[in-house]
Amino acid sequence: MGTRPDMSGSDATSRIQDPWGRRTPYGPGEDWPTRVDQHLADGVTTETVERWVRTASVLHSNGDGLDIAVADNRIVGVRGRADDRVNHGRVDVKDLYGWQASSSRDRLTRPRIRKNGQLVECSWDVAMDRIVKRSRELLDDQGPSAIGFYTSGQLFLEEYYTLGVIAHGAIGTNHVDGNTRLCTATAAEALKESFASDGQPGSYTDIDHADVIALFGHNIAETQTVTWMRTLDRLAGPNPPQIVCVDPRPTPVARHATVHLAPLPGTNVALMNGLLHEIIANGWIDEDYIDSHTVGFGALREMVAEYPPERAADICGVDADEIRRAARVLGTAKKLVSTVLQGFYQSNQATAAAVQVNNLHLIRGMLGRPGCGVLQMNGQPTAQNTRECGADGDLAGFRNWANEDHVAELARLWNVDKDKLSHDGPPTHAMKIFELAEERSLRMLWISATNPAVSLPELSRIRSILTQEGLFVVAQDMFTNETTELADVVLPAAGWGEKTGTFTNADRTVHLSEKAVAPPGESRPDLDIFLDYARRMGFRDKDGAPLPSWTDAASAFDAWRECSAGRPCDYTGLSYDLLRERGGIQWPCTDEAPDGTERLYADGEFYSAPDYCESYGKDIVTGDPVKPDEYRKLNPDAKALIKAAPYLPPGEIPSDAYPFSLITGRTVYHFHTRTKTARAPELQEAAPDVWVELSASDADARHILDGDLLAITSPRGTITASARITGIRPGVLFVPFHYGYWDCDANGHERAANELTPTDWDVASKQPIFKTGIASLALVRPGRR
Ligand SMILES: Nc1nc2c(c(=O)[nH]1)N[C@H]1C(S)=C(S)[C@@H](COP(=O)(O)OP(=O)(O)OC[C@H]3O[C@@H](n4cnc5c(=O)[nH]c(N)nc54)[C@H](O)[C@@H]3O)O[C@H]1N2
Ligand SMILES: Nc1nc2c(c(=O)[nH]1)N[C@H]1C(S)=C(S)[C@@H](COP(=O)(O)OP(=O)(O)OC[C@H]3O[C@@H](n4cnc5c(=O)[nH]c(N)nc54)[C@H](O)[C@@H]3O)O[C@H]1N2
Ligand SMILES: [Mo]
Repeated sequence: MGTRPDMSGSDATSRIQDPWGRRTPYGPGEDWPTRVDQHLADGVTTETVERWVRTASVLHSNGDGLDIAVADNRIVGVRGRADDRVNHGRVDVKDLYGWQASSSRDRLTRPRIRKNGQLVECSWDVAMDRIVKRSRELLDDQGPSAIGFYTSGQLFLEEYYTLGVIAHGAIGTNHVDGNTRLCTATAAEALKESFASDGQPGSYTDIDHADVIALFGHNIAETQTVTWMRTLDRLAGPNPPQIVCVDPRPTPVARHATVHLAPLPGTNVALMNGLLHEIIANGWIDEDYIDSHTVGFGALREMVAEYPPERAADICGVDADEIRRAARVLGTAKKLVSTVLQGFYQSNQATAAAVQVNNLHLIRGMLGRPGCGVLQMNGQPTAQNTRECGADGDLAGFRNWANEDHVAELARLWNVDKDKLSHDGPPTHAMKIFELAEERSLRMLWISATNPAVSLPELSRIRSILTQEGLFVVAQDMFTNETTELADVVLPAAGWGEKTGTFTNADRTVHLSEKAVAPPGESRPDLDIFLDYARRMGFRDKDGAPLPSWTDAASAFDAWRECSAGRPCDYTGLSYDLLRERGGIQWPCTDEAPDGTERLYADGEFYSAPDYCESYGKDIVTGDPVKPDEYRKLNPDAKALIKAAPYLPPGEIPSDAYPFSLITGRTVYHFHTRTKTARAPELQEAAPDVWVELSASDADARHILDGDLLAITSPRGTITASARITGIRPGVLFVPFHYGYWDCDANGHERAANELTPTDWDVASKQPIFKTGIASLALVRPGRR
């Protein structure tokens, strides 16, 4: 493997214009060739880099192995790791430039507290004492239910586990969730519905073998660019795979697709039912696999019998023959890889739609073999860990909150009273946590590494909750942002490259990320902040020992290994040393599987035994939980579960007042609310301000030209954005959600997509529906013509 950096990857203008870089074609079953990308600060060369420090990417969930370049105790660049199983040296365009944010001069470097309405700098003692005092008052006055934690998919495993133990074990509140609720709650739920446990079945290496790759509501070309490079390299090689793309927009994925289905937003279940109808009607199914390894096929067959392609086509606004063509490609694939992301997870009937993709693989027997895998994708770099560690509305180690033995096991591990672990219902989901704050029963909210004042739906409501009297808000971040501005206490956090920890990507690959430089000013790793809080609160276990018992990242990792033992996400075979020696390793990694596990469910065995499973599942139409004894009857032999659902129309449907369907999402150049990417000049220049995509026919009908400034209005609010006329399907508007207000110029306008989105969520996963709204359009002023 050549480790010489590929200069095409380090040339700023070329990678902004072509985010995917040079092709390295390969054929089915071959090894994906290496291509090492690197970008260093001006004036820095490979010779002047003092050291390279091991890490992985944190601006998406792909988990690309990277080295951070350090000189003069500053981060001065990044290079892809040639030997990493995920990226074989490649680096995403955001990662090539995004590291510059770390040394930006406007980092938060001291804590702040609100005094007479203003945030003023203070010492750590003053800030932490204020938090401890308020926590004690609330615990005395109301008890644990007054306190909630809203965390992230961007901290490290060690940090989530610590937070989970503090919240569930030491305080005993059930109000703990992450922004993973906005991100991968549906991925987790779809896996729990089909396999009774979270855990990604597939592996990225399945791309190397597949003859069909299907992307369901996933603009992978812009959101997991390195895995798209892998796909492009297959497309450029011998015997390329066919691509099926399901997305209302003409994304770069759609441009490479054999079949592009562009359904009306919110109609995914109808489309999936139409596809499954055709596949079953043509007998493209594996009856042996269905008989031996699944329950529930009969109900699916009956359900989809009602969705012949014509009916599905009618609901989705696509051509029936195109549905047939896509069904043939999927149904006759010999090795099928499917990925699913926000076009399903944040749309109408999210869980029901994502489950149908699992069904496609189950009825075709396409799981657990090279080239046959489902990737219910993650989005954020560490979202998987929020889920594993129980910082997101699950219990640590994929334990089942509805199984008394699992709860008792956790209590034993943490040496606390079982009654302390509040588990009358599932841990409270994020949207509910904000509702409890609105109703004033939740009175302290500790927000870490997320910016809800831009990323949650219906922002006017979120702002009013965060500023309402009686809610004490702590915000812990690297930068000031729209949320820290509203907080009572702001804690300055160290970020990636400034602390050590592990994290796990979308295909279960665990990476170690090591501290490369000291954090700026008085900012501290999130782990230290959480542990400091625990010590100041005097949290103790049953024997009076400090809780949590650990003191740093390495000891937190050891505690987590113990917690994960015997569970699906078993880390017992992993150590920092092993991760240093080998790079990324996929869990489960145990004595029996010391090299990790490439694919789950290879032998058609699932984690779904009633006594073992993480979840008994839900009714995917109503969201009602399945009772333990019902589950035991339904699935006594630990098989996979096939679940069917009828199409139900979205909550909001375009009308005369709001004639458009509104969807929101991403561009390749920015990460979320841009606290990092807007501080990288190359990325910020590539996409400096918000826009709205609309079709040529909709633009013509309203005499709108490219670049005109438009007002977009929904029942929640109005934003202005410049027009971008694209091949998006008529009747649909797309607005990127990246643009909040912190860096708006003086005459800054209302521009955050979430001013428009509704307070609504999926019945099963509780993930907010950011992708099935309604809107109207008006010309504000013509652009430069
Ligand atoms: N560049 C970049 N990459 C990122 C991120 C980022 O902010 N920027 N964020 C990371 C994170 S946290 C996440 S979760 C992922 C998200 O990654 P993706 O899910 O790929 O990104 P989105 O743009 O949110 O949505 C994907 C597509 O869904 C389509 N869509 C909208 N509504 C519907 C619908 O009803 N049906 C169907 N079939 N499709 C629909 C949109 O047109 C859009 O192209 O990206 C990760 N990677
Ligand atoms: N309309 C619409 N809304 C959406 C979406 C959509 O597609 N459409 N997508 C949703 C999805 S999938 C997601 S994931 C969310 C993302 O939404 P957010 O999580 O709100 O977005 P980020 O900008 O990533 O916010 C992360 C914050 O953590 C800080 N941070 C980074 N690293 C660290 C660290 O190590 N420690 C600490 N303490 N802070 C750190 C960053 O500075 C930043 O302020 O948005 C959701 N909202
Ligand atoms: Mo996400």
